[in-house]
Amino acid sequence: MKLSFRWYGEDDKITLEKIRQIPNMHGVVTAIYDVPVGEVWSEQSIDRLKRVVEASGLKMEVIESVPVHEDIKLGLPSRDKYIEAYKENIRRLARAGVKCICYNFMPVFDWTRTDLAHKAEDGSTSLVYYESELKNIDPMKGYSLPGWDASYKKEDLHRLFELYRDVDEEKLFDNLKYFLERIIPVAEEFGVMMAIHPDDPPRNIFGLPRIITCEKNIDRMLSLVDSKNNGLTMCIGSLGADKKNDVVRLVDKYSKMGRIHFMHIRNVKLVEDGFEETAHDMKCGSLDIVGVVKALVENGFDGYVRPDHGRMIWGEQGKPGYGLFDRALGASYLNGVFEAVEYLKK
Ligand SMILES: [Mn+2]
Repeated sequence: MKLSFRWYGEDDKITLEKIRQIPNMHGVVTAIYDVPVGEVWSEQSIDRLKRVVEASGLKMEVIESVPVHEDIKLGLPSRDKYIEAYKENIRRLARAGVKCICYNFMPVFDWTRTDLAHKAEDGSTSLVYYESELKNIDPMKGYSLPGWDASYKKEDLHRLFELYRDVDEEKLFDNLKYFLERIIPVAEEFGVMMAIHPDDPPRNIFGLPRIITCEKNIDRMLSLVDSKNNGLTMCIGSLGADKKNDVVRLVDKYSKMGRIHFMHIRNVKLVEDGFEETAHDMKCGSLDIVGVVKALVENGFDGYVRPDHGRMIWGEQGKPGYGLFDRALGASYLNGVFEAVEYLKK
């Protein structure tokens, strides 16, 4: 496995020098953040980013994310021009040495939580999701959850919710198929692995459809275009938030098929009303982290792995889920689990 770490570019206060000192670190997972969704990234900014990353001794082989424009998810006539731009981004990133692109197909909202700084008994804080708190929230009434994309103005949100009225899960699958049929041939030609991120949490929210939620739907997604380049970011914290998803079995199945290109490994503690993000360590949450790593090692997984959201510990302030300390502990824990499982396999 190739260990990586998410880095938010040159404005990230967690520097490449710090990331580089985490043991066994292969590279960063990053993106161009100052271009509006749907536009082509300039070759200049891609090259600059690559130079900066490589100067620190790290690689830039994974992009998270190249976001998908809402018109593509909605299947509007304007989608074709956004798909053309997406294809061009794949080509440009491939020329800069990128091997894997993570993206998601969640309508309007990306990940959703009800609290970004829930205090645990040990004084650390983390992201949590409680169903009971979500059901009182109506985004149309101007309520915004912490962490939501602030770039949506209230009018845009109204327009989008109107448009999504006609898009159910079937329609969203059709629109994903249309998108994949056009971008996967480019990914094949340029040697890039496309890796869809599961929906987080894996259920419909506010009446908006979500489809990358469970085994049946992932099977369907992979069969829309049957190509190795049409693969997965297997985020076990996202899928594992639904107890019906057996993450060890899913990781085993899809890594055997060669369809996992990128692993997000983190833990969640399932509670009656939702879930709480915890330290990565298996004993801290509900997920069988060792089982997941064992499946990857047994199937000869050679893709990218990164720790995912961390808690805020030791007084660190920063982007919720993306501090240095707990993610570095997560990376170190994952190194240990991989090392032990690989050692015992010999
Ligand atoms: Mn993830």
